[in-house]
Amino acid sequence: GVQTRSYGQRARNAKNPAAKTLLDTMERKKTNLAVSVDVTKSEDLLAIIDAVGPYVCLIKTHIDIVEDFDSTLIAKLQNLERKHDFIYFEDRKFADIGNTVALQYSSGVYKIASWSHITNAHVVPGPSIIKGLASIGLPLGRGLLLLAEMSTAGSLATGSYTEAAVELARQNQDFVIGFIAQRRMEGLGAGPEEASDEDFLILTPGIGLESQGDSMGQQYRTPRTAVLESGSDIIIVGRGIYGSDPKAIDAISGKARRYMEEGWKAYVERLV
Ligand code: 5FU
Repeated sequence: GVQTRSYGQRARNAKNPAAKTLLDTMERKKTNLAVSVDVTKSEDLLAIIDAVGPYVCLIKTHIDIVEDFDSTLIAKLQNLERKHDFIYFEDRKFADIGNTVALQYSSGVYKIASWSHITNAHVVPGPSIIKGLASIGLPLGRGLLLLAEMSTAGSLATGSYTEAAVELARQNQDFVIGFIAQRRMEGLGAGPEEASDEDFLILTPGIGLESQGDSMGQQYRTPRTAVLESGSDIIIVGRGIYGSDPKAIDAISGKARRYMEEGWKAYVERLV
């Protein structure tokens, strides 16, 4: 069933530092909104994050799409994190052998582990991908999400593949804090009556109030459907917030506030 414990209660039980910070932030700011800022100029990236910052618990990045990236961008992202009280999720979708993903996570141009509190991985390679990422992330207090499902039409991440992702998470609860999924999967501890102390976050992309999808397979559902009906903990919204004009900063703030209100209303309804 859907998760019926409050974010605050779950924060108190969380053992992973990134999960704990995220849940505490959600409770404190009263938001389950993550904004995915998929723009290619660092100036736009920073301006949008500054505009949506008051309304989010989490900012999701694809740092490798920024055309004018340089290492000073990271310090600027961290200034916004302090100003607005949220954390970062680099949506890297690692998918290689343990040794390679450890290098991709720690090194190269982006040094993801040094600034991103949360990242994610496909489970195609099996348990070794978690071992590789944990070797870098655990000492830094980072958290990992596993891709259990995707929002796209015709996704192959279904059925026994999704179940295998849940099993891998259960075996690595110190580092794996949850899933990218469209719903809270069957059998995940959910209510106060559950004896199990396992707790996984469900983060759901493919959220939009206006559009049904795009021309490349993306499919949208509403915050209410995701949080109330499907038991998602965090809604991830991208173009629904900045899509019509990435320069229209006031409109972007207004939309972020609206998604925050929709997401929180659905969560409050779920609690009772
Ligand atoms: F894992 C997934 C998924 O299943 N669907 C997604 O859409 C990730 N995403 C990401 O969420 C995708 O890479 C985008 O960064 C974001 C959705 O953006 P949108 O503009 O709200 O469609």
